Formats: sequence, structure tokens, C-alpha cells
Amino acid sequence: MAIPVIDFSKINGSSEERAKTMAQIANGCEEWGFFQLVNHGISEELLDRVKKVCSDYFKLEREEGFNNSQLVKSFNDLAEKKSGEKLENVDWEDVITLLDDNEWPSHTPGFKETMTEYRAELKKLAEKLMEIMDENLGLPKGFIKKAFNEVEGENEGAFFGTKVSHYPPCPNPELVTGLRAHTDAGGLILLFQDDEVGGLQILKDGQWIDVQPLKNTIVINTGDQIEVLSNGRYKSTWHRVLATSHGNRRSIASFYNPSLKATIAPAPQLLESSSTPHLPLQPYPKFVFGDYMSIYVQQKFLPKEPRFQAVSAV
Ligand SMILES: O=C(O)CCC(=O)C(=O)O
Ligand SMILES: [Fe+2]
Repeated sequence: MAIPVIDFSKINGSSEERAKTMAQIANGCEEWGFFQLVNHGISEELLDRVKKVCSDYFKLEREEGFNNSQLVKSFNDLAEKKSGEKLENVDWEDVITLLDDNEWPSHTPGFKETMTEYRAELKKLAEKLMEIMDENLGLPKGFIKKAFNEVEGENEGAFFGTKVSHYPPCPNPELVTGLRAHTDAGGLILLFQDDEVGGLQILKDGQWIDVQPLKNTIVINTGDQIEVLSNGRYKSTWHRVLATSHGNRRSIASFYNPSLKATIAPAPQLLESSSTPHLPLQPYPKFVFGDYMSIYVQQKFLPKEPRFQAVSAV
């Protein structure tokens, strides 16, 4: 079993090709919560530069710090004991999050320029995909974007962040997780994962299955806010990253999330059984996204349902 791989260029093809691609994306959203795009329109030349600057950045500015970190010390202590005990409540990863106005790493040539260009491209791709989801869900064009960007009729701007992660080789990968299992809090996530070193898995029908590395594809998944907005038609999917003993896995996840001030609720058009065949047993709440995030930071690695309940009580 492998997650769907979709040729995104066909969305601009003949009307049959477009309809088929729309249906593939609908299936990816409804049945998997994850799919991979090939021919997504981001140039190979840009992707090659992104890979280079991110790997250079880790080598030049992060690797030494990672090797001397408390995480690695605790891990080595535990591994020496040979008790078989796992290192809990931590992730074997090194992370930096980029926004447009962050302080940029200064010792890696081309990092800021390349990542700024990459982020702009990915944001456009996210907005295209959200329009496709609008159409597939029977919502007016621009509905999801508006829900994420607007606060009381004013454009507040969605939150668009990019998380650059490295999962360095781990001498005893059975004793720690690369990134513990979770669903993503936000809206749409666009992941550029390593060409070769795997480790990302999703939970599908009770089984963990690999998100197979495919060179220069973009993996798409939907977060908790799309689940709420779609009234449960598009569920956020559990995923995790396994640590590996070989290779330094690079992954770059861009998150198109609501503004922290945006109000999120199921779309009114999707509240009826005519539009949503499997109406949720427990109705989804209406809340301000910032309140959801306050709960999420405490409960990221726990099931989402208690988060939905907790935020409805805020
Ligand atoms: O590194 C990956 O492949 C996944 C990262 C991820 O799931 C996350 O940052 O939420
Ligand atoms: Fe995630």
C-alpha cells in the first residue's frame, strides 16, 4: 500500500484530465489525508538549490550544536545502560522555523534568498490546492483562503511558516523516535522530503505505512483546521518519523495555517447530510485559532478529539 501519487500538471489539461485529477485529489483528501504531487510546477533548479542550502546550513550552523546537545547526551547515557528503555518525550531532530521576517541564518551563502523564493512558490501552490479543495467540497471559490486570512472582514493574513528539519543518523534508532506521532494543527501542509532517506509514516486503517521518498515530489497533507472546516470530510491523519541509523534525513514542511485571530468553524454549506454523507457524531466546535494553538502546544502528541472538546470550552 502506498499513498497516492498525482500528476498535478494534468489539472491544466483537457477537461477529462482535469476532472480525473480533481477526483484523485478528492480521494487523497478523503481516504488518506496525504498524497504526493509530481509535476507541481516548482522548478527542479529551485528544488536543487533548496536541498543544497538546507544541507549546507545544517553542516555549517547546526551539526556541532546537535552533537553536543542535551538530547544526544541523554540518549548516549540511556544507550550505554542497555536497559532497552526508550527515550520518551523527545524527538531526534534538529529544527529551525522560517517566516518572512525572522532573523535569517547568516553563515550559509544563498540561504535567505533561496528559501524566500521557495516559500513564495509554495504559498502559491498552497493557495491553488485550497481552491481545488473548495471546488471538491462544493464551497465557493476562495472559501478556505478567506476563512484562514480574514478577521471581521479585514485581511489579517494567514500564517505561513516553513519548518526545516534534519533527522541526523541515530546509532540506536529503536530507542528514540525521529518525530513522535501527531496530527498537524493547522490547514494545509506541503512537505519537501528527502530524496533518499525515508522514515515518514502515516497511520492508515490501523497500520503504519511509509510515505515513499520520490525525488522532487511535494507531499501534501491536511491539518486539524481543514478537518473542522470540512466538517470531518477531510480528516487530519496521524503521522510520525522514525529515526534511522544511516543518512541525515532532510525535510522541509511549509504550513498554510489560519491567522491566529481567525475564527474556525465547519463551513455552513457542509452541515447537512446532503453535503456531508457521514456527519460527525460529535459536532465540531467554533473557535479562534490562537486558542486552539494554546491547547495544541500542550497536547500535540495526543489525540485531537480532546483538543476539539477543550477549545469549545474556552
Ligand atoms: O519531517 C517530516 O517528514 C514530517 C514533519 C512533520 O510531520 C511536522 O513537522 O509536523
Ligand atoms: Fe506533522
